[in-house]
Amino acid sequence: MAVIELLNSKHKSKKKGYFVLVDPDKKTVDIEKIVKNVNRSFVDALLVGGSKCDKRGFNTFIKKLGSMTETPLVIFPGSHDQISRSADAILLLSLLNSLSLKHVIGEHINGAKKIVKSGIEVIPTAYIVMDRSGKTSVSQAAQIMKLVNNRDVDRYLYASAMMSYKVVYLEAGSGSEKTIPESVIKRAGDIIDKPIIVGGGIRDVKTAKRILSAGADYIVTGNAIENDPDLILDFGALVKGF
Ligand code: 1GP
Repeated sequence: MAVIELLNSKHKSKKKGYFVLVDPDKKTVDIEKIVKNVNRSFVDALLVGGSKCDKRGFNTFIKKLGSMTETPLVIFPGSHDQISRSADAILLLSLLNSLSLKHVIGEHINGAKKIVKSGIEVIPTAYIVMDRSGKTSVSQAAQIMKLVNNRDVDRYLYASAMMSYKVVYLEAGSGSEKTIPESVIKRAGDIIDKPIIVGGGIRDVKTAKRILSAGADYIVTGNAIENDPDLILDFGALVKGF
């Protein structure tokens, strides 16, 4: 099944989903344990991406993951170097509230030919970053325009609903102290009839439950499961029983 079909089917049937994010740059993380728990839990896909990883290192990492799991591997690209034909799909992220053209369209142009030649499934993704601290790496690298109030956010949500993106990813930033506010997730659910992915700062099941109850179709966890891979089992059980 194409990854977008999976995303759409859960969205339409109001089921919840779970993505585990792994970063090839983080060499001290216990990747074997993470993948072992992914295989035992209810994880819809492994998102793979990081801010620095080069072409060769990325491809090697994806191949290694592919040898360890049947779970779909979806590229969450940190740059146009992070493309591999061994992945199942790529979230082609357009960072809508960035002042840096590179993050809205530039990386896409640089990677386009390679993506087409790779034959992997492409999922155009409206990527909206709401990092209220402004301290996470995405905020600092991508010149984020701060979304201060609901009226600001609404403009981006309506644009995401209208344009040809297949999914919408509401991002608080990796390791963020605060998650995306529930009020924003609710607004997104009212305005957009597409799968909504929410990530950044989700550290425990209680928070994940609030985010899913507010209307997220999918949650993403990265830092939390790097620190404690057993949390994958808890997040998976939450999503399965929702
Ligand atoms: C980052 O949304 C993801 O892009 C996950 O964030 O590492 O804080 O879970 P965390």
